[in-house]
Amino acid sequence: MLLEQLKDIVGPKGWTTDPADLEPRLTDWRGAVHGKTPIVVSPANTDEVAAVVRACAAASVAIVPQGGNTGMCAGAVPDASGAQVVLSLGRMNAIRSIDPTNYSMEVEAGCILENIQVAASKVDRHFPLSLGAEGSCQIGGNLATNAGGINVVRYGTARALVLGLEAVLADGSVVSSLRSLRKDTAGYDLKQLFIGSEGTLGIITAATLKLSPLPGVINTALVAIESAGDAVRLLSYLRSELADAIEAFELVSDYVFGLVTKHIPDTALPFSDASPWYVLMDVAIGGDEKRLETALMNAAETGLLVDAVFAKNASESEQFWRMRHSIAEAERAERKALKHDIAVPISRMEEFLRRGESLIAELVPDAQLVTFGHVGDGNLHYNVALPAGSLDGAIVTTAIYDLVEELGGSFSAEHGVGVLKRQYLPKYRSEGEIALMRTLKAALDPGNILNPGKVI
Ligand code: FAD
Ligand code: 2HG
Ligand code: ZN
Repeated sequence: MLLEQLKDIVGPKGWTTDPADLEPRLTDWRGAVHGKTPIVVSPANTDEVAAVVRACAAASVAIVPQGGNTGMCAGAVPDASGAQVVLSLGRMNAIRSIDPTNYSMEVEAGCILENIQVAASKVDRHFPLSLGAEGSCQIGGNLATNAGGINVVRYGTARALVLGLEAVLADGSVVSSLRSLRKDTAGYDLKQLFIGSEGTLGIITAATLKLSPLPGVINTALVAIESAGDAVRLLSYLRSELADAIEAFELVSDYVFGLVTKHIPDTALPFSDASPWYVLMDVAIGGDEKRLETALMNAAETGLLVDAVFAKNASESEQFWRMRHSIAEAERAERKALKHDIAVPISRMEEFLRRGESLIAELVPDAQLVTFGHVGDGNLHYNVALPAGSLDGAIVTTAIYDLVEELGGSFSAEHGVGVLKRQYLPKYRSEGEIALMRTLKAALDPGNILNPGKVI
């Protein structure tokens, strides 16, 4: 009965029950969770999303919103019950309008991130959100997870890039705050409720995004360094020299780049000697091409770096960034690691890495650390590949999260909570915070039909 209703709402192009079509939507990108669903519906517009939600609410059937399904916490896949309806936003992929004078653009939730970047650049504007999955993740998913990526150091996370939002609530009503204002203090900032809520409070159907001026000439440098602490000190020095010009500043261990060169075709490090760590950076240097070079030479004199290679042109820069963006894929090809996307205050990152290494060495001497991340945000991917038959992964994960907590950090800095980190939320958030999260969830979704079993 419900399935027939849903089919009627979205029309023949808007649903599938074919097992071959369902299959890729039932497993998360990491292959960690596999679920079941009776149907995937793909509404063509906000009214259809609202009607689908109303029908599901009336039948007390849960809905799992799904974007590009590139999430790292399995938040977009249904559970194993076979009862949850998957709602894909993929057909809602229109760029509704661009206003270059207002530096804003209105897009539907199913727009692929890369298409948004390209559309902005065609009118000489910049949408700075950038991550390895940008060719397939959708802006709705980016907002639902408050995605980070490589340019947070300059532009902030997805949360900072939104001026307005449209969402469908659990009762099928539509809340539209698609304003394109930089200043607006009229009541609560409702859009922020939905950003980072991973589909548990509402279904994002459209957004007004904030654009920036194009950053102009970008210098890309790949720098070899001796220690991760040097990366923190180098960033601090470069910030004092170059202020806001640093667009991206990514740390990668030698082991991790080794995985990339092993698994990703046509990749190689441009250094003759290996170093324990590397930093890949983008700096918007305006007309002064020597600025970064001079700053790095000064840094080298104080021992902060061992070697540096500058991309000679855009294609070389792309090659370097391709290596960075391929890390997750290379890691997956090697073997499944425990993922920890933690954050600590940047000033404590060195201590975290030192203590983390001893901790893991003590717990699982044969474990392999897979460390890389967004130094400027204090956000590290501190992944751990365990040898077969070693400790229960949860013991290792808890030990790392406890250390993170002690250092004033977050156990979940970038990818969200989804299913995979849900058990840890009550431990690392206070009772008051959890209670308020539950109050919000109950108020917005009293029937618990929006992505139940995720986050909270
Ligand atoms: P999905 O995976 O489909 O969904 C993610 C969550 O959002 C789910 O809970 C889902 O229910 C919910 N959701 C999706 N669409 C909507 C909607 N319209 N309304 C309400 N809820 C919705 N993440 C980073 O933050 N930084 C990175 O640097 C980064 N790099 C990555 C690199 C690779 C190679 C891969 C595979 C992933 C990477 N990720 C990164 C993780 C992932 O790409 C992001 O979390 C992304 O924002 C998810 O977008 P998606 O469209 O794939 O969302
Ligand atoms: C990245 O920064 C992503 O590349 C993925 O956030 C991190 O695979 C990971 O652990
Ligand atoms: Zn990341």
